[in-house]
Amino acid sequence: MKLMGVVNVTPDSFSDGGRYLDADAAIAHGEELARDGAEILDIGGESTRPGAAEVDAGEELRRTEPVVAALAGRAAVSIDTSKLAVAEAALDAGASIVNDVTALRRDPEMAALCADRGAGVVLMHMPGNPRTMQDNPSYGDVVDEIKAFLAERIEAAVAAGVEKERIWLDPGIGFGKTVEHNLELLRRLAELRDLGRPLVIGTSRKSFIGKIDGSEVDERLGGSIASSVLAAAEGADVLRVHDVAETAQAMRVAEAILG
Ligand code: HH2
Repeated sequence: MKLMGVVNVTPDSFSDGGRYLDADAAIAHGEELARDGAEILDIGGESTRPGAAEVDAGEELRRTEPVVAALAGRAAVSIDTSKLAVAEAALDAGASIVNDVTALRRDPEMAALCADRGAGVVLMHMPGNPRTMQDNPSYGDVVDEIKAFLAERIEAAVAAGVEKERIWLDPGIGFGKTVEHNLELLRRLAELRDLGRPLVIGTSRKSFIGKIDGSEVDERLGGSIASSVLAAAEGADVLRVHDVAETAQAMRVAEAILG
Protein backbone atom coordinates (compact mmCIF):
# COMPACT_ATOMS: atom_id res chain seq x y z
CA MET A 1 0.00 0.00 0.00
CA LYS A 2 1.35 3.39 -1.01
CA LEU A 3 0.31 6.87 0.04
CA MET A 4 -0.17 9.55 -2.61
CA GLY A 5 0.10 12.99 -1.00
CA VAL A 6 -2.01 15.79 -2.50
CA VAL A 7 -0.26 19.02 -3.50
CA ASN A 8 -2.85 21.51 -4.81
CA VAL A 9 -1.26 24.56 -6.45
CA THR A 10 -4.64 26.26 -6.81
CA PRO A 11 -6.60 29.19 -5.36
CA ASP A 12 -9.85 27.22 -5.17
CA SER A 13 -9.38 23.54 -4.24
CA PHE A 14 -12.22 22.45 -2.00
CA SER A 15 -10.16 21.71 1.10
CA ASP A 16 -6.95 23.72 0.85
CA GLY A 17 -7.47 26.23 -1.98
CA GLY A 18 -5.04 29.13 -1.79
CA ARG A 19 -2.78 27.62 0.85
CA TYR A 20 -0.13 26.42 -1.60
CA LEU A 21 -0.70 28.64 -4.64
CA ASP A 22 2.75 30.09 -4.15
CA ALA A 23 5.36 27.68 -5.62
CA ASP A 24 7.64 27.83 -2.57
CA ALA A 25 4.75 27.01 -0.23
CA ALA A 26 3.67 24.11 -2.46
CA ILE A 27 7.23 22.76 -2.64
CA ALA A 28 7.69 22.97 1.14
CA HIS A 29 4.34 21.21 1.60
CA GLY A 30 5.30 18.45 -0.85
CA GLU A 31 8.63 17.96 0.93
CA GLU A 32 6.80 17.61 4.22
CA LEU A 33 4.37 15.05 2.76
CA ALA A 34 7.32 13.05 1.39
CA ARG A 35 8.99 13.08 4.84
CA ASP A 36 5.68 11.97 6.34
CA GLY A 37 5.63 8.89 4.10
CA ALA A 38 4.11 9.81 0.73
CA GLU A 39 5.78 7.68 -1.94
CA ILE A 40 3.90 9.59 -4.63
CA LEU A 41 3.18 13.34 -4.72
CA ASP A 42 0.15 14.27 -6.82
CA ILE A 43 0.56 17.83 -8.07
CA GLY A 44 -2.45 19.65 -9.48
CA GLY A 45 -3.03 23.17 -10.82
CA GLU A 46 -6.78 23.02 -11.44
CA SER A 47 -9.53 22.22 -8.97
CA THR A 48 -11.96 19.45 -9.95
CA ARG A 49 -14.45 20.20 -7.18
CA PRO A 50 -18.05 20.30 -8.41
CA GLY A 51 -18.61 23.51 -10.35
CA ALA A 52 -14.95 24.60 -10.36
CA ALA A 53 -13.91 27.08 -13.04
CA GLU A 54 -11.71 25.73 -15.82
CA VAL A 55 -8.15 27.02 -15.87
CA ASP A 56 -6.36 27.61 -19.16
CA ALA A 57 -3.42 25.36 -19.92
CA GLY A 58 -0.86 28.18 -19.72
CA GLU A 59 -1.88 29.12 -16.20
CA GLU A 60 -2.14 25.50 -15.06
CA LEU A 61 1.34 24.86 -16.46
CA ARG A 62 2.79 27.95 -14.75
CA ARG A 63 1.40 26.76 -11.42
CA THR A 64 2.54 23.17 -11.62
CA GLU A 65 5.80 22.97 -13.58
CA PRO A 66 8.19 24.55 -11.02
CA VAL A 67 6.61 22.48 -8.25
CA VAL A 68 7.00 19.26 -10.25
CA ALA A 69 10.62 20.12 -11.06
CA ALA A 70 11.47 20.78 -7.41
CA LEU A 71 9.70 17.71 -5.99
CA ALA A 72 10.64 15.14 -8.63
CA GLY A 73 13.73 14.07 -6.69
CA ARG A 74 11.84 13.67 -3.41
CA ALA A 75 9.19 11.11 -4.40
CA ALA A 76 7.52 9.77 -7.51
CA VAL A 77 5.49 12.63 -8.96
CA SER A 78 2.10 12.38 -10.62
CA ILE A 79 0.58 15.32 -12.46
CA ASP A 80 -3.15 15.72 -11.79
CA THR A 81 -4.31 17.06 -15.15
CA SER A 82 -6.38 16.23 -18.19
CA LYS A 83 -4.56 18.73 -20.44
CA LEU A 84 -1.90 17.58 -22.88
CA ALA A 85 0.38 20.63 -22.57
CA VAL A 86 0.37 20.44 -18.77
CA ALA A 87 1.09 16.70 -18.75
CA GLU A 88 3.88 17.09 -21.30
CA ALA A 89 5.59 19.88 -19.33
CA ALA A 90 5.30 17.88 -16.12
CA LEU A 91 6.78 14.75 -17.71
CA ASP A 92 9.64 16.93 -19.04
CA ALA A 93 10.14 18.31 -15.52
CA GLY A 94 10.40 14.84 -13.93
CA ALA A 95 6.88 13.56 -13.31
CA SER A 96 6.43 9.86 -14.07
CA ILE A 97 2.65 9.42 -13.74
CA VAL A 98 -0.30 11.18 -15.37
CA ASN A 99 -3.38 11.26 -13.11
CA ASP A 100 -6.18 12.13 -15.51
CA VAL A 101 -9.65 12.47 -13.96
CA THR A 102 -11.14 12.14 -17.46
CA ALA A 103 -9.40 8.78 -18.03
CA LEU A 104 -7.62 10.11 -21.17
CA ARG A 105 -10.90 11.28 -22.77
CA ARG A 106 -10.50 15.04 -22.66
CA ASP A 107 -7.52 15.27 -24.97
CA PRO A 108 -7.31 12.81 -27.87
CA GLU A 109 -3.49 12.93 -27.82
CA MET A 110 -3.04 12.30 -24.10
CA ALA A 111 -2.88 8.49 -24.43
CA ALA A 112 -0.19 8.71 -27.12
CA LEU A 113 1.87 11.08 -24.98
CA CYS A 114 1.72 8.68 -22.02
CA ALA A 115 2.58 5.77 -24.31
CA ASP A 116 5.58 7.58 -25.86
CA ARG A 117 6.97 8.58 -22.49
CA GLY A 118 6.32 5.24 -20.78
CA ALA A 119 4.42 7.15 -18.10
CA GLY A 120 2.21 5.56 -15.49
CA VAL A 121 -1.45 6.48 -16.00
CA VAL A 122 -4.29 6.75 -13.49
CA LEU A 123 -7.64 6.21 -15.23
CA MET A 124 -10.43 7.65 -13.10
CA HIS A 125 -14.20 7.37 -13.49
CA MET A 126 -16.13 10.63 -13.79
CA PRO A 127 -19.41 11.07 -15.67
CA GLY A 128 -19.41 14.34 -17.66
CA ASN A 129 -17.13 17.02 -16.24
CA PRO A 130 -16.77 18.79 -12.88
CA ARG A 131 -19.34 21.38 -13.92
CA THR A 132 -22.03 18.80 -14.68
CA MET A 133 -21.12 15.66 -12.75
CA GLN A 134 -23.31 16.25 -9.68
CA ASP A 135 -26.46 16.93 -11.75
CA ASN A 136 -28.57 14.03 -10.51
CA PRO A 137 -26.03 11.17 -10.82
CA SER A 138 -27.76 7.85 -11.43
CA TYR A 139 -26.60 4.32 -12.15
CA GLY A 140 -28.13 0.88 -12.54
CA ASP A 141 -25.56 -1.03 -10.49
CA VAL A 142 -22.92 1.56 -9.66
CA VAL A 143 -20.07 -0.93 -9.24
CA ASP A 144 -20.86 -2.87 -12.43
CA GLU A 145 -21.16 0.34 -14.47
CA ILE A 146 -17.89 1.76 -13.22
CA LYS A 147 -16.17 -1.55 -13.74
CA ALA A 148 -17.36 -1.65 -17.35
CA PHE A 149 -16.26 1.96 -17.87
CA LEU A 150 -12.78 1.26 -16.48
CA ALA A 151 -12.45 -1.91 -18.57
CA GLU A 152 -13.28 0.12 -21.69
CA ARG A 153 -10.75 2.83 -20.74
CA ILE A 154 -8.03 0.20 -20.20
CA GLU A 155 -8.72 -1.12 -23.71
CA ALA A 156 -8.60 2.37 -25.21
CA ALA A 157 -5.33 3.18 -23.45
CA VAL A 158 -3.75 -0.11 -24.49
CA ALA A 159 -4.95 0.41 -28.08
CA ALA A 160 -3.13 3.78 -28.03
CA GLY A 161 0.09 2.07 -26.95
CA VAL A 162 0.03 2.43 -23.14
CA GLU A 163 1.43 -0.71 -21.52
CA LYS A 164 -1.21 -2.38 -19.38
CA GLU A 165 1.35 -2.75 -16.58
CA ARG A 166 1.51 1.04 -16.28
CA ILE A 167 -2.22 1.55 -15.76
CA TRP A 168 -3.84 2.24 -12.37
CA LEU A 169 -7.59 2.51 -11.84
CA ASP A 170 -9.73 4.80 -9.69
CA PRO A 171 -13.54 4.69 -9.30
CA GLY A 172 -13.52 8.45 -8.61
CA ILE A 173 -15.04 8.82 -5.15
CA GLY A 174 -17.16 12.01 -5.15
CA PHE A 175 -17.10 12.45 -8.92
CA GLY A 176 -20.69 12.23 -10.17
CA LYS A 177 -21.89 10.09 -7.26
CA THR A 178 -24.37 10.39 -4.41
CA VAL A 179 -23.33 9.54 -0.86
CA GLU A 180 -24.91 6.09 -1.30
CA HIS A 181 -22.97 5.51 -4.54
CA ASN A 182 -19.71 6.42 -2.78
CA LEU A 183 -20.44 4.15 0.16
CA GLU A 184 -21.43 1.23 -2.05
CA LEU A 185 -18.26 1.62 -4.12
CA LEU A 186 -16.13 1.58 -0.97
CA ARG A 187 -18.05 -1.40 0.44
CA ARG A 188 -17.68 -3.41 -2.79
CA LEU A 189 -14.22 -2.17 -3.81
CA ALA A 190 -12.85 -5.72 -3.95
CA GLU A 191 -15.00 -6.33 -7.06
CA LEU A 192 -12.86 -3.85 -9.02
CA ARG A 193 -9.83 -6.06 -8.36
CA ASP A 194 -11.17 -8.35 -11.11
CA LEU A 195 -9.87 -5.75 -13.58
CA GLY A 196 -6.37 -6.87 -12.66
CA ARG A 197 -4.80 -3.46 -12.11
CA PRO A 198 -3.86 -1.56 -8.93
CA LEU A 199 -6.58 0.62 -7.41
CA VAL A 200 -6.18 4.27 -6.37
CA ILE A 201 -8.74 5.62 -3.90
CA GLY A 202 -9.28 9.25 -2.89
CA THR A 203 -11.73 9.86 -0.07
CA SER A 204 -9.73 12.54 1.72
CA ARG A 205 -11.87 15.35 3.19
CA LYS A 206 -14.61 14.75 0.60
CA SER A 207 -18.18 15.94 1.01
CA PHE A 208 -19.67 12.44 1.44
CA ILE A 209 -18.01 12.48 4.89
CA GLY A 210 -19.69 15.77 5.74
CA LYS A 211 -23.01 14.43 4.51
CA ILE A 212 -22.70 11.53 6.96
CA ASP A 213 -21.98 13.57 10.08
CA GLY A 214 -22.40 17.23 9.20
CA SER A 215 -18.66 17.96 9.45
CA GLU A 216 -17.08 20.91 7.65
CA VAL A 217 -14.20 20.28 5.26
CA ASP A 218 -11.55 20.99 7.92
CA GLU A 219 -13.22 18.59 10.36
CA ARG A 220 -13.04 15.41 8.28
CA LEU A 221 -9.74 13.83 9.30
CA GLY A 222 -11.39 11.00 11.23
CA GLY A 223 -13.73 10.16 8.36
CA SER A 224 -10.89 10.41 5.85
CA ILE A 225 -8.80 7.97 7.85
CA ALA A 226 -11.66 5.53 8.50
CA SER A 227 -12.57 5.39 4.82
CA SER A 228 -8.91 5.11 3.75
CA VAL A 229 -8.15 2.25 6.12
CA LEU A 230 -11.28 0.35 5.09
CA ALA A 231 -10.47 0.96 1.41
CA ALA A 232 -7.01 -0.50 1.96
CA ALA A 233 -8.53 -3.52 3.70
CA GLU A 234 -10.78 -4.00 0.65
CA GLY A 235 -7.80 -3.94 -1.70
CA ALA A 236 -6.87 -0.32 -2.49
CA ASP A 237 -3.21 -0.13 -3.49
CA VAL A 238 -2.77 3.65 -3.40
CA LEU A 239 -4.51 6.06 -1.01
CA ARG A 240 -4.67 9.66 -2.27
CA VAL A 241 -4.72 11.79 0.89
CA HIS A 242 -4.05 15.30 2.19
CA ASP A 243 -3.05 14.15 5.70
CA VAL A 244 -0.16 11.81 5.03
CA ALA A 245 1.36 11.52 8.53
CA GLU A 246 -1.96 10.66 10.19
CA THR A 247 -2.97 8.19 7.47
CA ALA A 248 0.46 6.53 7.59
CA GLN A 249 0.10 6.00 11.33
CA ALA A 250 -3.42 4.61 10.93
CA MET A 251 -2.18 2.20 8.25
CA ARG A 252 0.78 1.06 10.38
CA VAL A 253 -1.56 0.20 13.23
CA ALA A 254 -4.13 -1.46 10.95
CA GLU A 255 -1.40 -3.53 9.28
CA ALA A 256 0.09 -4.54 12.64
CA ILE A 257 -3.30 -5.81 13.77
CA LEU A 258 -4.25 -7.54 10.52
CA GLY A 259 -0.74 -8.88 9.91
N1 HH2 B 1 -9.83 13.65 -6.20
C1 HH2 B 1 -9.56 14.96 -6.41
C2 HH2 B 1 -8.66 15.34 -7.42
N2 HH2 B 1 -8.01 14.42 -8.16
N3 HH2 B 1 -7.58 12.16 -8.70
C3 HH2 B 1 -7.82 10.85 -8.49
N4 HH2 B 1 -7.17 9.92 -9.23
N5 HH2 B 1 -8.71 10.42 -7.53
C4 HH2 B 1 -9.40 11.29 -6.76
O1 HH2 B 1 -10.22 10.84 -5.92
C5 HH2 B 1 -9.18 12.70 -6.95
C6 HH2 B 1 -8.24 13.11 -7.95
C7 HH2 B 1 -10.22 15.99 -5.57
O2 HH2 B 1 -9.45 16.34 -4.44
P1 HH2 B 1 -8.53 17.64 -4.32
O3 HH2 B 1 -7.40 17.57 -5.30
O4 HH2 B 1 -8.11 17.83 -2.93
O5 HH2 B 1 -9.50 18.83 -4.65
P2 HH2 B 1 -9.62 19.81 -5.90
O6 HH2 B 1 -9.99 18.97 -7.08
O7 HH2 B 1 -10.70 20.78 -5.47
O8 HH2 B 1 -8.28 20.46 -6.11
